[in-house]
Amino acid sequence: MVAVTARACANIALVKYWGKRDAALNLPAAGSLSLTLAALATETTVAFDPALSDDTVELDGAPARREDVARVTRFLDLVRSQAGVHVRARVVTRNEFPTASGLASSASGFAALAIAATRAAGLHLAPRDLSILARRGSGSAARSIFGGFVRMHAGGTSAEAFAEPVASPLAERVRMVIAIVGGGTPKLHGSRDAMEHTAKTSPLYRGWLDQVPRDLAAVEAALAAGDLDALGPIVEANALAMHASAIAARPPVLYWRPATLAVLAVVRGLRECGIAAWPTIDAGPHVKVLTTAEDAPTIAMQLRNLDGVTAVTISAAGEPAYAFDPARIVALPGPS
Ligand code: 2P0
Repeated sequence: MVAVTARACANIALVKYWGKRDAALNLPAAGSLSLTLAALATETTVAFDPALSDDTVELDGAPARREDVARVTRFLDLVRSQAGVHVRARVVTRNEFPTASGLASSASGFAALAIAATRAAGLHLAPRDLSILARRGSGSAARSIFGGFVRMHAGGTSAEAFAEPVASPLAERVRMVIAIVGGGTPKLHGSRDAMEHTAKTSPLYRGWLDQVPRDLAAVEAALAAGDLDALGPIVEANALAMHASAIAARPPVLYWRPATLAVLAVVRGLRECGIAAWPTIDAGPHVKVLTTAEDAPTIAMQLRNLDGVTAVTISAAGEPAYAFDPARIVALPGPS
């Protein structure tokens, strides 16, 4: 049986996805817009094998948890039904992340899985169809099929809820400084349940949904103009608005730790000193700081010294996801 390996990068949303309008098809309640991150990659190999009685999943060198295997099987069932394949698969996946957890591994994970599984099953899907398929695994994975800046459409139907790249003169210049807070321990609230709970119980959720289209339009305009000073404040405000809606849920969903707030304060101080720096926060305590290639080392140096910040990584924009043959990669001869 043919084994196919694919590589995908995680992404950070500049305008967040927070809430669904259809859980079964995993349709988002609103659009979103992200930056794919070169520093956070996942490689996944898939082989369909008639000798297997169940799908097997190895994650970072160890058997995956039962619930993760079940989620992969549900996803592979979609691929099997599209391809007319009836055999089980062996899935081996590895995250090249700076720390163990708390970063967006479901985005890169399901993007890499969508490509490796479809190719291994004999399907050659166009990027848009891969994005629609990856969305079924995880909403943010639809965006990780593409590189650079990426917009996700809420769409009317499932076939319209896909991501696509957004060209911008900022793609080369921007960096994300990723500050890991709390050593990458597992997050308190899974984002899937937390967004559903927020949508159901937060009095601020309606306001969040009303704001997203305005933020998307402003971010698209800033990207088209290559205007980082216009982009940054919207990115910060959008992340804080998402968290405000979650914090107002009953009971509350609060991802922040003391070090999260310490990073926000340092970033604000740096900005007052003329450094380009705007923070964003996903469903966890970590902070990612939007900046430029020139200012990223200064920000990283400041954040490394903070209590509770356990690792800092600088990432450039990442490439689109792709499949490759690991056997064909040959080491170049080193200096003799
Ligand atoms: C985002 N997040 O736009 C937002 C911001 C977290 C905070 O997408 O249920 O793991 O698998 O579709 O993609 C995390 O949500 O959710 C996420 P599912 P996903 O990046």
